Parts: sequence; C-alpha cells; structure tokens
Amino acid sequence: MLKIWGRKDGSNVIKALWCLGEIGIEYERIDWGGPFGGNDDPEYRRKNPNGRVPTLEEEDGFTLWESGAVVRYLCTKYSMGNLCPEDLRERAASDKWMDWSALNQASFNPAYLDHYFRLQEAERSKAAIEEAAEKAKPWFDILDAHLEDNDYVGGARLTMGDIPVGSITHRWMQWTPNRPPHANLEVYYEQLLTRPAYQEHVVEANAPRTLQVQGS
Ligand SMILES: N[C@@H](CCC(=O)N[C@@H](CS)C(=O)NCC(=O)O)C(=O)O
Repeated sequence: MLKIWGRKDGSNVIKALWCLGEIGIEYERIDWGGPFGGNDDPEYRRKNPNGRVPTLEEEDGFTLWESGAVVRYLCTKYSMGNLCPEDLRERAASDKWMDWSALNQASFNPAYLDHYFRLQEAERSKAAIEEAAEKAKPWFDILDAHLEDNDYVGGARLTMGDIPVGSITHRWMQWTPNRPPHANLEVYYEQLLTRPAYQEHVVEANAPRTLQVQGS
C-alpha cells in the first residue's frame, strides 16, 4: 500500500493528505517529523535526504519528496482528466499556482508558526505576525483578483493547483489578525469548506493550533 511519511499537521504533509483524500485511494500514514522525530534516521534519509516530511513511498520502493511533486505525481497517476487536467494548457494554468503557492506560503507561514507556537512565549511577537501578514497580503490580493473570474485557481472546478493554494488559504483565513477583506477569496474558502476531504485533512489537522490562535 502507498505510504505517506509525515505528521498530519505539517503544512506540506497536509497537501499530500488532502490530495489523497480527494482522490479517494487507500494509503498508510506514518507519524514522522515534528514531535515524532525520525528526520535523521539513516533509513529515512535514504528515502528523503532532506530529512523533511512528507515523503511518499510505494510498495516497490519508489520514493518521492517535495510536497508539490507528490501532489503532481498523485494527480497525474490517479486523477488524470480530473484533478490533473488532460489538456496541456489547462494543466499548466493549474500547475503554476502550485509553485506560486510555495512562495506565498514562505511569506507568512514560517513567521506565523514561530510567533504563535514555536518560540518561547517571551520571544513571541504580535508585530512579527502582523509584519508577515503585510508581506503575504499582496499574494492574496493576486489570488483574490484571479478568483473574480474563476471559481477555482484552474477555472471552473477543483484541480491540483488548488491543493497547495487551498491548504495555505486556511491558515491565512484563520490565523491572520485583522485580516484584510478579500471577497472572492472568502467565497473560494467557503466552497473548500464544503469538501469532506478538506474538512478532514486541512481544517481538522489544523484545529488544535487554530483553537490556540483564537484563544490567544
Ligand atoms: N519543500 C518541502 C518542505 C518540507 C518541509 O519543510 N516540511 C516540514 C513540515 S511541513 C518539515 O519537515 N519540518 C520538520 C519536521 O516536521 O520535523 C516540501 O514542500 O515538501
């Protein structure tokens, strides 16, 4: 059976898991990384020399790291014509949002994680969170403008580009203080929230931290 190595609340692991949830195939997930450790285990490093999560492993020993590559692989293998558009240009129009999303994510997610959870309380800074939100805002302005004429990043339906974009959108919507208005993004997010796989792998996986943010 296909395996995913990675703790279920890692932003990059979430992408692989939501993708698998949308596709609907069986897999095994192994808690790895974060509090579970194992990143430096030599056998794990042979599967993923970066020691990060997620890592995909297939029964014949094929392994794959980098969450974007994992999502592309899964969609191409199991969801051609659906999550992976068959038409090359349609596919590219969705695919580009995956790379875009990695840069958007980098603009705020590490600072949010550090200053909400990872640093000692005395070192946490609301100003650092606000500064990260300011950096991310132009990215979400671009997404919001695109969603004016598109229900999803690739057009009228959910495709692979939505997986990383939608994953990180949840943290932006839930964890951003005084979030600026983005009317189209709100509608997009509401649509994502209706999907059972999004609820399970994005909303529920983030829930303990989201509660902490909202209680802070
Ligand atoms: N570019 C990589 C980044 C992987 C990454 O940094 N993953 C984080 C979790 S989301 C990680 O492994 N952190 C260390 C850990 O969880 O132990 C990807 O997209 O897969």
